[in-house]
Parts: sequence; C-alpha cells; structure tokens
Amino acid sequence: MFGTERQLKEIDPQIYKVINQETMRQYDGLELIASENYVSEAVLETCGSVLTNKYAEGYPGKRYYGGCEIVDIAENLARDRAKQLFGCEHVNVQPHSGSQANMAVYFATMSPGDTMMGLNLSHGGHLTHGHKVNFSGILYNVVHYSVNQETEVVHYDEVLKLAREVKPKLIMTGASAYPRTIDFSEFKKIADEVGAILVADIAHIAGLVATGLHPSPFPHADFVTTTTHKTLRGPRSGMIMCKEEYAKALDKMVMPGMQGGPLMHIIAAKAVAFQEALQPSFREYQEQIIRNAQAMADELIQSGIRLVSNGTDTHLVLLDLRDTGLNGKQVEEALGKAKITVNKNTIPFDPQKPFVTSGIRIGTPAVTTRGMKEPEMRKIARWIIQVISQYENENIYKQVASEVSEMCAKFPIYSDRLVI
Ligand code: DSN
Repeated sequence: MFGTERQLKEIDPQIYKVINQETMRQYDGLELIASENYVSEAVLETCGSVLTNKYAEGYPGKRYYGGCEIVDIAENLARDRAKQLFGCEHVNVQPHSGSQANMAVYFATMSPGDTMMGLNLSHGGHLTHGHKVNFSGILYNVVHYSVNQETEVVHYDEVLKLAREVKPKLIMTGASAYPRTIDFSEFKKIADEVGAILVADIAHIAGLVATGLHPSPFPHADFVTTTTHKTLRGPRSGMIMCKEEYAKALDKMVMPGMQGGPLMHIIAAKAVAFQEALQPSFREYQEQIIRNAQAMADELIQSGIRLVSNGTDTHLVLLDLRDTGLNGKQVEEALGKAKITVNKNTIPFDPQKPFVTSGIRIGTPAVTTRGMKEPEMRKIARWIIQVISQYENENIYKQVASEVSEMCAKFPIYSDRLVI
C-alpha cells in the first residue's frame, strides 16, 4: 500500500480538527439558513465512499472509460428514482451544482445576446437568473421581472405585460428568497403567449414539490432545475429534468458541453436521498417544515416584526428589519453570537446594499430534520426578538446561546460523530 492506509487524524490533523469543530457547530447551534439541511448518515456514508475514485465520462451504458458497469447501476438508480419522485420524462443527475444546472439549460436553449427573463435577485431571485455580475447577466440580454411593491408577490399580469414587450426566448421562474407559492401554470400561459421556453428552478422547494406540498412545475415547464441539498436533503449537488424532446440536447450540453467526469459518489448519494424522499415519512417531514415556518412567522408577526408578503406558504420567512433600526448584517452577526445561524438577505426594493441588506432570511428545513416542532419554533422566534430588541447586549447573546445549547442537546444530530 502506498500511503492509503493511514487515517485523517494522523495525516492531516488540521483538517481533522476542522471537521470535528464543524460537527460540533452543527450540533450545538440552530441552523436556520433556508438553503441548508442535515443529510442522513446513509447519504454521508455514500458521499465518503470509494465511488469518488471512478471516472465515468458519458452516461450509463455509453461511457468513455472502462470499469463503469457498477457505477452505471448507481446512476440508473438515481435517474429512475428522480423520475418517480418528480414524475418527469427525462432527468440528468450529473450537474455538480444548481448554477451548473441552470447554465446547461441556458447553453442548450439560447445563444449569447438572446433575451431572457428572471426574477430580480433582490426580489427573491438567484444570481443565475440573470444578475449582471453572473455569467447569465453577462451572456444574455436579461430583463428582470419583480414582485409587486404593495403585495410583495409576483403579479402574473405584470409579468405578461413585460413578456409581451421584450419577447424573451426563455423565462426563468423559481427563487431563492420568495416565501410564497409560485403558480407555474400562470407562467406557462405567459410563456406560450410569447413563444418562450419555460424553466423552473425549484432548488429551494424541491422537497415540497416532490411530496405534493407545492404545486409541481410539471407538466408546465420545459426544463426544471434543482439542487439536491436544500429541502430535498440530499448531497450538495444539482439536477435537471426536462421533456423528452429536449433530452438529447441537454445531455450533450452537460457532458461534453460543460462538464467532464461526473462525481459518482455524489450521484450515488443522490440516489440514496431520493430513496429516502420516496418514503411516506419524508412527506410528514415536509409537512412539519411548513408548519414550523408558519409557527415561526406567526410568533414573529405577533412580536411586531414585519415579514415580506406578511407570511409564508413554504419553508422560509423573510424579515423586514427596517422598523427595528438594524440592518441584516448587524442582526446576522448578533444572532451568530447567540448560536443562531441565519443569513442577511435583501428585501424587495431594499434601500441597503447586498452586503448589508434590510432583511434576514430564516428557513426551517434543518431544525425540522432535528425533530423540532412548533413549540421550539416559537421559542426560537422569541430568542430572535430578544437579540434584536437588546442589540449589543453581550449578556443577552450569552444567555440565549446557553439556552440554544440546551435545546440542541435535546434534539441531537450526528452525536456519534462528535469528538469532544
Ligand atoms: N445560495 C443558495 C441560497 O442560499 O439560497 C442559492 O443558491
């Protein structure tokens, strides 16, 4: 053996320490970032498996390397389970991330300079939906649609009006910080009227869609992209689903168009996560995510915090902090000291810059995985209020942090991995 037998602790004590510290941070704090979750031990085991060693450029049964017959089984399982989960005609499970999934769809359907529409980033959209600093905004002529200033939700008649004016080749729907249901059937009507390709990025709501708790983008969208690690609770990665008529062009664009060797350990871990998501308990989990977000929203509203769109239908709430006199950056940092992890987030028509923001985004997928329910959400909301209302009171941060630790110990996660 040429150095493959030694353990991490011995080979790299620094990274060993990082992993242990991060395991403890994830155990001992409240993870409220809406796009994060805790994967199962089964998914972790697969991510850390020897499948990482295999090159498998190409697709099952048609690879550019020998020895792929076993990893082919894993990729076929991932594909079949994804189809069963989402009811799609075709799926490509090779994208390394959500951004690459969106890129592959754009490259397969548009030429540089073509016009596309997507939701404004500061209204809940995503960088890859056409932001000017992202490849999407650099390569394409992007016209953003927005939420309505009064209701803070998308008004489909406003989107239609804009689409008629700019005649996009592609309309991107979906969001990263939008707490309300998206009506994909309305987007389909708009896309059909102007002759545009319809793409739905369901990265945030994939778990809700898979369990029927959010309307499906099928059969409306031509392409559906997603990440697999948010509400879907799989490994960090991406995936694209589409109608059969686009299958060939899409697969060609993912590989060889954009990517080389697929990450077979991650594809296998996606298969495991999809298997978990096909179980009845996964629907119960998704239902609890929504109930938890609603309890959190209710408690925050009762305490006088304004929420964008005044509530939520999904796994996340967006706090408008302007009345508190604080900004998103300040609150993110203060909550961090109290062991409550959130991210600052722009709110629609935000007067602040993206690195400061007037908002905080809070999601319930990760704490729900730990088994927390409505009473815990109300308690967490009250801690958030305490930290905001007594900003710069380090004693309050410490007191909340200690109560957070106590709660976390009652809902353990990865306990067997803790090295104390
Ligand atoms: N960065 C992700 C999020 O936090 O929503 C989206 O890609």
